[in-house]
Amino acid sequence: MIKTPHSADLPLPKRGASSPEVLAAEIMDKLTYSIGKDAKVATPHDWLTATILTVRDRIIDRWMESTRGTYQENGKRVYYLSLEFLIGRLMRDALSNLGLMDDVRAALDSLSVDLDIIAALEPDAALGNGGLGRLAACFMESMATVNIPAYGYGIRYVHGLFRQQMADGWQVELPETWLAHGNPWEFERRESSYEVGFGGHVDTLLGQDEKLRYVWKQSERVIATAYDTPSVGWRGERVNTLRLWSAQPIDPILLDAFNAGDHIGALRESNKAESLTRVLYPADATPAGQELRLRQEYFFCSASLQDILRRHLQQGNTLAQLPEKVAIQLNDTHPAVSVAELMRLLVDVHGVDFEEAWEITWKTFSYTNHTLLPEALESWPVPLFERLLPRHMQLVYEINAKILRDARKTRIMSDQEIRHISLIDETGERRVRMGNLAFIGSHSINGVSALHTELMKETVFADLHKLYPSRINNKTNGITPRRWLMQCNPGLTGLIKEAIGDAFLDDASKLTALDAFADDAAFQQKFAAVKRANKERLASLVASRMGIRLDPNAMFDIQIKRIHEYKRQLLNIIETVALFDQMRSHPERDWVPRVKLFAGKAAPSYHNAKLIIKLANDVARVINNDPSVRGLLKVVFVPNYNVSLAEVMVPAADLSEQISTAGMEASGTGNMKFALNGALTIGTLDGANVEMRDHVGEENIVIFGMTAEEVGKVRAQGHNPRAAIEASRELSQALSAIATGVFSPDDRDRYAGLMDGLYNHDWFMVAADFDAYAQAQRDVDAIWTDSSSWYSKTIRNTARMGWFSSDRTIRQYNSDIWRA
Ligand code: B1N
Repeated sequence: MIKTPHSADLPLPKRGASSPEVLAAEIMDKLTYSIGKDAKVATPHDWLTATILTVRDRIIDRWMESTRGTYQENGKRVYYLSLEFLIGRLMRDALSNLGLMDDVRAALDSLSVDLDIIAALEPDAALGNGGLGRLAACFMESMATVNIPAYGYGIRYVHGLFRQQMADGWQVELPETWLAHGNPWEFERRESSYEVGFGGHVDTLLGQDEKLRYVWKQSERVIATAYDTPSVGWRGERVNTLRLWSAQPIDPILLDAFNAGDHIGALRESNKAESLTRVLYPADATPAGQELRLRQEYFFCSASLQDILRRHLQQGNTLAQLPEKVAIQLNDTHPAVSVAELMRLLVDVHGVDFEEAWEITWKTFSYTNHTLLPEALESWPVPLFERLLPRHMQLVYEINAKILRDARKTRIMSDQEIRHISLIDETGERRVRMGNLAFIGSHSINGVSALHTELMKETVFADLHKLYPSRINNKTNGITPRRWLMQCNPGLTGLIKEAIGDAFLDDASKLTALDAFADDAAFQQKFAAVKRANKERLASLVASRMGIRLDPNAMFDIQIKRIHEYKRQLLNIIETVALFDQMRSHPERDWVPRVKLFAGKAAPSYHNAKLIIKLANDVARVINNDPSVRGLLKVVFVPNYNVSLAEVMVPAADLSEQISTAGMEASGTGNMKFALNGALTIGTLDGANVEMRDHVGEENIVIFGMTAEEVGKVRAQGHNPRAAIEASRELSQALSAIATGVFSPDDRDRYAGLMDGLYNHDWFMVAADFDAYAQAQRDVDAIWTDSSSWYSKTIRNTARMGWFSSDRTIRQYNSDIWRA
């Protein structure tokens, strides 16, 4: 037998103190011995890899310390299960959090390598669609920062979110290949592999104890292999693990088939397994209701739960202790099948009684809801669920029977209410309701902003809330100030330090000290100079990528986010068209020069969203080529929005567009990034905008439009958008220009259908809110014209946004839900 020393017996090795000289030597060492290149022939990519490997060594030192510490304490661990982690580039994050930025820059300088040039080569890990995935990434960083022993669990997609190209103004999707040059951040863990099965049937066995045992005979199996990426907290205090699963076949090649000449058939199993983790579903706030998606969901949940239970038992804990030692947070319903999977593992594999297993299960899980959009609530057809996961289907029925029985016993629930809380939707084709499964299987259910949480109680979960009145709670989203202030905006960070010292680096709420400088003319000038430099940086990006010149003296008015009708990019575009008309009709007025910037991806199958992108580009072409508004108005749709582009656009914004139909944006997080970086917000009372107004003060944000309550009322009454349109001259002129092909002379009817939707139902209240929005934009112009008022407000935004740090959010999750 080979003797393996106990893990805690050996002292950890450690890299020495960092200095530019030491780091330069290590980078050379990595280039030579890990990459096998002579500096003479090294490509910029080789230098990037060598630099990452050097930084990585220092992360590993702390990673091992954190892991050993967690093991020794055997305290409670937090597991964040998410189908998306939109982490973006990692090198700057690591350098900045470890305090190595200046030394590594100097080290590279001494080797004649430019840090900024190689940093820009790092691929943007786009393992997510939008806000939900980016929130998971901010949470990983904050959990490490506030020293919570946490693991993220997800999927290692080979292809992240598609690359967006424009072809004649239309979105075209191209595959994204973030792993093409390898990934120096990840560690493959062959030893952490689990089997995950699908299909087949369930057998019943009578055990020696006379109890029935259920044995799931799976018809397909794949291997889940772990890939670990370290997640570094601020000042490197703690390093946690992001564990992503990759699917591998059990038999990489069917040799018999191959030898019999069936070379393609020999690889069929292998292809099928690998296709499981090949691509991220590009749907955001819409369900990706295909079988492969349910397979992805189950695959990563099963592997994660097996891993969690293995670690729990290896520490000498009992299964009854699970809720005491383990908190599992479900990021939306995508991992909700975990509830049934944990029940299966407890009951079938570990022989726990159903009742006890259920107690363990709901005390272990908690669930975050991220959307109320009815079309986004996941549900699976019963026949599909049963075919893929026959044992889980049985467990879902058994859980359902128990819950409905208990609900009836309370005598407070009507028959209709009972039907609503059922795990099975019986209206039409029978479906398994994943939201109800996640709710019933959790002790805490949270929304992501105060308004959203209240609406959850009144709408989707009204009946479950009646039955379990203490389970729903709010955790308003946050963003990590490391990435979304310090890294993306070093100019502003430096200026704040100069003014108030550096306490805000460790505690974002200390930014409030900046309030004292809001009316200081000298400070305002410096603040304006930083903004200007950031605008110049964006202008040069736009010039080099698109060949369009932007004037940094103009107001940069930015709307960047997924393209969705409820987010109302259309409202912004229509108002732009109306403004264009006004500028041409009244050249004598003092117009505020504006650059309207848009960016964002549309789900490939979302027809109207793609049409809105085309409209933005059509409008841009006409406006940008009209000499009568030259220097006054420019419209740009920047292609391929991703985290790295956001890091350049957010600090450059003067005005942040957060204009969703009230009641529809669960929270928003882009809204927070802009305000923190000194933009004024124009927005509706939706999602976290409501709380932003409370924090920054209503005089420092421009709010317009209907409230969620009003939207609800108008929808219930049925509103008449045609009348609203006809009552507004500006709106009706803008709409008829678009509808009759002024912006699409090559295809005059292109937007007729889109405009018809506004006239006939206007579900998103574009027409209903138009006048209020246009007026709010003129109010913004008035503030801009008084530049000291503008900077006074925007400085106050930066000063008062500290509360929206994801450190605050994570502390609330921990004190109210996880208790780690
Ligand atoms: O989650 C964000 C919120 O800030 C946004 O308001 C919200 O729209 C977003 C299905 C979703 N909700 N639902 C999704 C994503 C992918 C998918 O397949 C739904 N994303 C949100 C963070 O709380």
